Amino acid sequence: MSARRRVWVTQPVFPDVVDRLRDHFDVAAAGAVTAYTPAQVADGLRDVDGALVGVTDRIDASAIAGANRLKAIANIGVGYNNLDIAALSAAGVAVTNTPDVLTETTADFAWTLLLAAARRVTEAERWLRDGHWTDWSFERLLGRDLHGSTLGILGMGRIGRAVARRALGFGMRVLYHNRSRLDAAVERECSARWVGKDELLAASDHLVLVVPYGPGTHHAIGAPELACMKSTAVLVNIARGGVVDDAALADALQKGRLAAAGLDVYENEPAVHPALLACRNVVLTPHIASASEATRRAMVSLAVDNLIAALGEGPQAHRPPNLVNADSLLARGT
Ligand code: 8YV
Repeated sequence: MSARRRVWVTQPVFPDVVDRLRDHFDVAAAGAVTAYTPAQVADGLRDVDGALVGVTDRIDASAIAGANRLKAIANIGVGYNNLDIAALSAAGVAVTNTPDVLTETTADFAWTLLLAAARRVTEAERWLRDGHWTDWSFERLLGRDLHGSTLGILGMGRIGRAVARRALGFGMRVLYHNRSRLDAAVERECSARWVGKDELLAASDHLVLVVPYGPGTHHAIGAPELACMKSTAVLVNIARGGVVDDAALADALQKGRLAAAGLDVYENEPAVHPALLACRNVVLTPHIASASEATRRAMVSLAVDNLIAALGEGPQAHRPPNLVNADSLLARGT
């Protein structure tokens, strides 16, 4: 009888969902949230057939150099810039992600940040809690309207489109920029109009970033782009750290060249740029855009399905629903 295959679950995530892996594999599951060193990742991957990983776990060529059994990595996240896809493909390691299940929750959160930043919610709460509310002033804590304004969206994938659909209720005009223009029918459904990036920056009263991170989107919003935006504008980043130049953003916020920002992701998270921490006109959250109970469970469940299938088990054996790198199967000769 052949030995059972082994999988590593790098972070503690919904044990009752992860338990489904035990029907097929021996599971080594982390007992505590861990920020792994590269050497620890390499160790963890050395003797396993698959791994269920989070977006904070970085896996590159050196991490898999000794991982001779490794066949599949299931990422719990739609973004997978934590993984070196080229290296994993070349090694015949299938990679999967978790799209769709987080789209609506993440779009909800873009609006949470947008509303909070535009209407200065966290700043107002801090002021109240600090005991400053001893009198009443008509001009205190004035914010920016969303209704009737222009919403810009950079990146019009599934989440961008879900953000756009919500703008209808606020009576907003929606502009978007994306590498490729959407079909006319989809544009109509989202009531969104494609514009060039320069026009997007100049015309948006509120700009939401939803582009994946990669070499092409590194510092997509830096000092030059911020200089093109309205000084009354609000910027929201729910995409990835590195899409925004955090130092340049903090500078613009401090100097009043941008009204406010709402950020869920940062260049060096979990560290946040000290200049951002010092800005009163920015709402900061710790990468929680997909963090509703139902969605986080659904993400783990989908990642578990993906891993089971990628390792050739279950009803979708060898057909993982969310395979990112089909070329890995060629490298493996499957
Ligand atoms: C994270 C995300 O997965 O899906 C993504 O790409 O960034 C998030 O949903 C989640 O926040 C866990 O870190």
